[in-house]
Amino acid sequence: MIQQQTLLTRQVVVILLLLALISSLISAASLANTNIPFPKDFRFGAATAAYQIEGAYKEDGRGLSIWDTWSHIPGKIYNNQTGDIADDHYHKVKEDIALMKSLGVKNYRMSISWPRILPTGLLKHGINQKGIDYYNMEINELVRNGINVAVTLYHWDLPQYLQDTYGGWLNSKETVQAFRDFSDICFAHFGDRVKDWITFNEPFITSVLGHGCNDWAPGLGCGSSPAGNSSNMPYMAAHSQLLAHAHAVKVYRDKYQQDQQGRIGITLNSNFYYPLTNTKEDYEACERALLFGFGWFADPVFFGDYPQVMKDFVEGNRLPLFTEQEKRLLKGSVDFIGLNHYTSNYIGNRKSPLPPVNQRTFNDDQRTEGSSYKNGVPIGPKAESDWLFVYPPGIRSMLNWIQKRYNPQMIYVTENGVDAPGESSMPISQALNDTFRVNYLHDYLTEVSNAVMQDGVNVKAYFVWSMMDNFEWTNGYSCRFGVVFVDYNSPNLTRYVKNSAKWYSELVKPYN
Ligand code: PNW
Repeated sequence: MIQQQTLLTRQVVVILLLLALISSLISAASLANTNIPFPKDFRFGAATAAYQIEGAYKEDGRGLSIWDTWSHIPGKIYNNQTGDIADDHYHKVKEDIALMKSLGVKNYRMSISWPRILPTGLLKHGINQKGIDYYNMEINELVRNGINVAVTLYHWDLPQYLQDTYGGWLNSKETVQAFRDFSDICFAHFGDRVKDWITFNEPFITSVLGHGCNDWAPGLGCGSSPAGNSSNMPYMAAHSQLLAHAHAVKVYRDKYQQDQQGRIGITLNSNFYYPLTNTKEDYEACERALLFGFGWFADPVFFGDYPQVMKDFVEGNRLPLFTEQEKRLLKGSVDFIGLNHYTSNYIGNRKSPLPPVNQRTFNDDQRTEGSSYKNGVPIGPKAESDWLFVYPPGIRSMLNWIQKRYNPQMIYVTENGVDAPGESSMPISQALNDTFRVNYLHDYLTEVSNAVMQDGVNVKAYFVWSMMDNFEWTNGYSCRFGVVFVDYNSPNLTRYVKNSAKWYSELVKPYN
């Protein structure tokens, strides 16, 4: 009897050991191979943005931004969440950098919160020294740990005062001047250590979502106001951001670049588009969508003016004009072009009739219709976010499209990544086993590699979005894009390394 029992226990132990072995083999196998070819000097990094991670929204003299205001309006953000605390990176900056170092991340793209440096956005109201001190400390800590710093100057957190006083990006004079002053201050204080400057992150999103009545800060474009509506506001907001970009670049080039030896560019977002049907009209619609999205900003900074198709299709004087001087200022105003790319979708030529000119939105003007589905089949597996479907070849096509149209010297992929389905509602141990993200990164990076090694596209750097889970704008904390998990239920917001971070760490090793 006793013997029988020991035998049984032994059998159970053997079975348990076998199960453990099998499961560890499976999870090792799920870490896809990291052997993807890139040039030796290729730069790999990770990206974040100030409002999404810092928290400390009222501390040390920080002014409010349009995202503080927006996130505090009930009903605007998932579960009324805000960036008040976010990842509390403001207080955990040193441990976060130590974690980054331990993962072998050698390049970090961060953004500077404008209202931390200039609480009202205006130089004449004074510089907040504590803001300067904070970013000096952070940048020093990064450099001390051997991490190169790329800084985004505008990742959507416009000082609220500029919105209230001048209408923010609807105003192409005061807000542009204010951004130019802010950039100047950043170059002067941090430019000795920051080697890559990104003026704007995704001005498309600010313009179309923020000023086209799309429930995005500052929430303009709804109904009609003296300043306009969703028919003209997105174009005005884009115009101001382009001018602000050009002025900031001029300041950098005139006053700092020679000494500081850095580079300056802009980050634009674009999906890639595939025709809904195999017709000439649908192919043309795809090209038009690329020009209305990416070309809206890239044509001015490379060529000095908006794409011809926008001038033709945006009727009724709603597309602002650049003066000859502004065109000269814009043309060639980037050392590199940043691309944020996540997904692809189908586009067809618009079939429904257009509304009257003064009621047309940005989407109407394009005369396209899009979908992530074709004949009911999605273009690829759906992520957590409703707009994100996995389609890796899209990034290779997008990079080739950019190289062909603009022939840039340097392209940086400034964001690419995914929110794995269900990660916020599963036990942490399960969320850390993020095979969905590992596969996404493996497959997208393979396509970036193909673009570089086979097609000769000048991609020089890649930043995964994101270093860690964070405030995902209107989705709050429900969507997790991090390669590091942040436990929002624990009082000190504990960080846990996901498998994707381990995988990425392996991948970047040969380039460090
Ligand atoms: C980018 N869309 O935003 C931003 O630069 C990041 O701050 C953000 O966290 C990340 O992508 C993930 O969303 C986007 O609706 C926001 O297509 C929305 C869209 C695309 C990009």
